[in-house]
This record gives sequence, structure tokens and C-alpha cells, in this order.
Amino acid sequence: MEILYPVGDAATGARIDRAGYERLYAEAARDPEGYWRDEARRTLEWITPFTQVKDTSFDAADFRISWFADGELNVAANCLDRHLATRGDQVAIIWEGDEPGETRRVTYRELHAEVCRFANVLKANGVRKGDRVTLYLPMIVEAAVAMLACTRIGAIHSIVFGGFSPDSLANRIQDCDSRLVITADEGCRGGKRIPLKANVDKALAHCPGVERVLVVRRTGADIAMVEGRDVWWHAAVEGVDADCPAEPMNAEDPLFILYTSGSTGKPKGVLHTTGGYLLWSAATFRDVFDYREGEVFWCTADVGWVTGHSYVVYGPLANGATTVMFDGVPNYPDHGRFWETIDRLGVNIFYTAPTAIRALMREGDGWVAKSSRRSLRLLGSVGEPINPEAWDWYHRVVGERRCPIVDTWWQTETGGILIAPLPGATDLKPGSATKPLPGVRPQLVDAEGAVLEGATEGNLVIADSWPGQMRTVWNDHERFFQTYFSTYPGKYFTGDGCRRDADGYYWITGRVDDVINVSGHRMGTAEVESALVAHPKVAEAAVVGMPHEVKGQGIYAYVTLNAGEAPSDELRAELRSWVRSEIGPIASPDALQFAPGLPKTRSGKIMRRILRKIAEGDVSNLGDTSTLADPGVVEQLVAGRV
Ligand code: 6R9
Repeated sequence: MEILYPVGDAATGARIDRAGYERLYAEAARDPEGYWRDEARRTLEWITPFTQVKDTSFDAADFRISWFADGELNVAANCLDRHLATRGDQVAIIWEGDEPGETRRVTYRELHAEVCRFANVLKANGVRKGDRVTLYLPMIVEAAVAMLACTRIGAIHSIVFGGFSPDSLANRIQDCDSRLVITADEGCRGGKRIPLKANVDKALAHCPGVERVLVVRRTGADIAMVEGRDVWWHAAVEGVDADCPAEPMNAEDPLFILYTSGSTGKPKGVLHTTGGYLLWSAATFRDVFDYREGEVFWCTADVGWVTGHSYVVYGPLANGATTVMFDGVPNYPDHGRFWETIDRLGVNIFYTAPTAIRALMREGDGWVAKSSRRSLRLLGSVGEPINPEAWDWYHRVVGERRCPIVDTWWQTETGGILIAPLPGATDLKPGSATKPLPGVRPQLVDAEGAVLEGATEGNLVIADSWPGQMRTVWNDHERFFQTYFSTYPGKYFTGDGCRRDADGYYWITGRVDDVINVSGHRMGTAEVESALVAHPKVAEAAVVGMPHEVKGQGIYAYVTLNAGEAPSDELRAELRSWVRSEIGPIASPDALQFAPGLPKTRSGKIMRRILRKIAEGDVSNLGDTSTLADPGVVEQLVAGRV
């Protein structure tokens, strides 16, 4: 039975209440120009006010996405300078290290000075407006400083998650031609060290274009420094002037690139621009979390993912909030880490992923009960559908039924949240991201693209542009159009399946393309396949998702070996660690089955539908296998399931 949690005390003092949401949604639908003009004016500080608002079309003939095109602003000035007069001494970032209590507090004034100083360091190292800078860092204050310093001078940052391998890092550096890389000697995660600088050294063997590496001293490990190329961060900033004017940037100037996996080919460099992205991250932070002056906000994501960009750094800082940067993991030193830290830092709003909730739920309520969590007002979820059991535990045990849960649906491509409840306005249903934010026009379409009305299920598309949407794939505008706008002409295709109920609530059902969502992280099946096939003993590989109790989805790989190679447990282990080193630990297959052959159509297409069913353990009804070139393959696969 479906449970409904009506808006309760959350409505008290909320910025947007029930009637407010209805009014704003209708207003944005009726007059997008007027709505976004007002929003952009009141949310951001502009150097040159814009006169144009929306200039967008998703149609092939005049495809364009442009917002506030003649306006000028600077992101760092919006996140720092404009707060100095009113809240210079307020804490901007609370950094919490891997060890509990290893904490650093940085005020807006201090952060402003650090950013200006480092922006001058970037300039001194030849970085100019429009240049790309790659960051490969732990969750340390310097990561935020480096991001904001780039934005201050108009450089484009590209953050690569510290869990990615040297090869993955090298690909991302090459794709966007970065000449400068920022890293740390090592990272610390769950008591273990991550050899970030050593990984950079390996990557740079394939990146001759990189001239400078700036290295933060995080652990003090003994690392190799390349003469003439590598410079310590602390040495570089010493004595540098803390005065650095914020570069006026056009609203449509690139802000950052973030690589994300798709259903085909190499990861795409998702490009976001200055005005639209900042407006979206700032406004959604303010409204979805109903942020109130002085509150402490903790989003547990890493800045290597989009959630870290929008809701650890840009959204909170644009609002003058206090944001927590966490450099640890949920189960270190024990399973009470989140809750103990919430008490110690006085966290009011906590935003994490279903995979973390499920992992902690398995350890029992005792770890939660050790903490008071009195400071908590609101809980959030992001990254994948949250199953009702996990939702209930989060609500009942963590939030003690006091705290609404905002289940926020969005993507790297969308820049920020598109579908989510507003705590003061929306009744909650566990497992549903509920309703679109004002200005967001979701639709469900069938395979032919026909728009489905009412309570129904289909493919989730967005019918019109919103300011925070990505503008292009770096260096490949054609791929941008093909990937997102060609499947259903005139609409942005999300790649997600979705159900809409009779109350107009949206229930995301998961990816409908060849993307697997592992612990809230996107993995393209094609990427894992090409890593496997790169192994000298592998002839062919097919990768699909399978249900996984904690990760949501796990990676199931079918591998055909070269003639003369024999399957063994050793080879299985070797292939798994091969994928780890090719892409990173998150891509390592959870299950790996040696398959004498793969099910293919006569035209040679692998029938993934069948592979998915076998991986799910649902072998009773494999559907129509008559189009297979060799139907016998299926029996072998079923028999060999791992
Ligand atoms: C922010 C982020 C995007 C994909 C997206 C969808 C899934 C994210 C979700 C959700 C159901 C939610 N997803 N949030 N599914 N409910 N609240 O995660 O970006 O890494 O690009 O992933 O994640 O499948 O298409 P990204």
C-alpha cells in the first residue's frame, strides 16, 4: 500500500508552501521569460545586467541553448565577495577529515583570500581565461579553493574523481587539453592511503601537453617531484598577493567540464556554463533544502561527481551557507561515523545516497541510536531510486519521523535538481521524487515518442530548456545533439524510465539505456567491455547490470576467452583487477562468467535483454530467442551462471 506523509512542521517558516509551489509552477509555465528574469536577478549578482533571457530550441533545424546571453558575472564573486560585508566571519566550509574530529573551519573572508591568492598562482603559471585545468584531489579545502580560483579568472576546471585509474585520468586530461594538473601527495579514505601523485605521474606519461603539476601536501608521504614540472601548492602560494579581481564572464562562457559515462564510447565531457549553471545550483539549493540562514549543510558526495560540484560547493556558497566537506567514508572508523559527525558539527540538513543508507541500515539501528541527531531538520537522497525500505529506515530511524526526506532526481547533464519535493509544499511518498520544480517540464513518451498523459509509464524526457542544462559535449557538439535530442525529436531525453501516478507524482524506474548505476555512480557497459577486451586473453565481453542489495546495481560481465585459454578462478580474479586498473575500483565486475559464446542475432548484435535476464536469475522466461544465430548458446549461459 502506498503511504503518504503530508507536509507537517516542515511547512512552518518554509520559503515555499503548498500554494506557493502551485503559483510558481503555473507562473513559470505561463511566462518562462519573466519567471527566469526575476529569478536570475534576485538570485545572482551581475556585473553587466542581461537584457536577453531565454533563447533555446531543441529542434534539429535551429538547435540552440542560451540563457542570459548578454549578461556578465563571475562565479567566485557570487560565491565569496558578495558575502564579505554581511557574513565575512561566518564559516563557509567545515572540513572533516578521514579521522573523526580532524576538522578545519574556513570563514568566507579566509576562503576569499585563499581563492584570490591561488587564482594569482594560476595566472603566474600561465593559465588564461578559457584554459582547462584538471583537478585530481581528495575532499580537502584546496579542492574548493582550486575550483573557485579557476572561476575567478575564467579558467575551465575538469575534476577527475580520485578513484579513477591513471589511464582514465590520462584520457580526461588529453580530451580537454589541460596543461596544468592539481593533485595531492596522497588521499586518505577509510584509513587507507590513495597514491594520487603517483597516479598522476603514470597518467602524465601519456600527456606530454601538461607543463605544470601543483601538489597539495595532505599526508606528508614521500613522493617523487619532477624537476621543472611539479611544484608544491604551499610553496607556490607563499607570499602571493591576495588581491585578484574577478574576471567578468559572459553568462554563456564555459564554467566547467565533468566527464560522465554514457551508453556508448568514451566518457563525455559534459560542459556547463557560467550564468545558467550557477543560477540553477543556487536556486535549487535554496528551495529544495529550504536553506535557512546560519544552518549547517552536509552533502556527503565527492567533488569528483556532479553532486559535489552543485551541492558541496556552488549551491551552498552562492547562498552564503555553511557547507561540510567530508574526506572520509560512512563506515570508518565504524558504522556510526555519519551520525556521530552530525552531532559534533551540528548538521541541520544531511544529503546522501541510497547506497550509503542501505549499507548502514544493514548494520542495525544501534549505531544510529548512539547519537542524538537533534540538530537535523531535513534529509535528502540522490543518485539512484531509493527503495521504500531504505526510505522508511532513513525517515524513522535516522530522522525519527521529524525530518522530511527530499528525494532529488537529476543528472550530471541537468546541472542541478529537476524533480524533488519542496519540504514546505509537497506531501511525500517513499520512493518517489515527487514533482517537477517550477520551470521544469517533464513528459513521459512511448518508444515512438508519443506523449503519454495521466497515470502511465514511459521514457522520461524534458520538453523545454531550463537554465542549468549542459550546453555541449566538449569538442563534440554533434554527439551532444545525437545523444540527447535525436531519440525523441524536439525533447531532451534523460535515459531514464519513469512512472507517473494518478496524483502526478514521478517514480524513476532506472536507466533504460546501457548505463549501469553502481552505488549511485554511472558506468557505461561499453566502457567496461572495452576494458575487458583490452586484456590479451579476452576475445569478447558483454556487460549488463544485475540487482545488488547494497549498490543498487552491480556489474555482471560475460567473457569469452581466446582459443586455447582456459577459464579459472585465478583468471577471473585477474580480469577483475585488470578492470580496476584500467578504469577504477567502481568498474570492477561483481560477477564474471566465462561464456563459450554470447547470444547474438544473425546480424551479429548481442542480445542484452537475454543477458540481463540471466544475470538477474530470471531464467524461466527468456522471451523470444528465435532470432538468435545459435539458440544453443543460451542454455550454456544459463548452466554457467555465477
Ligand atoms: C545527480 C546524479 C544520473 C542518473 C539519473 C538516474 C539516477 C539520480 C535519482 C536517480 C532515481 C533519484 N538518479 N538521482 N534515480 N531517483 N533521486 O546522480 O547524477 O551521476 O549523472 O546520475 O542517476 O538514473 O539518470 P549522475
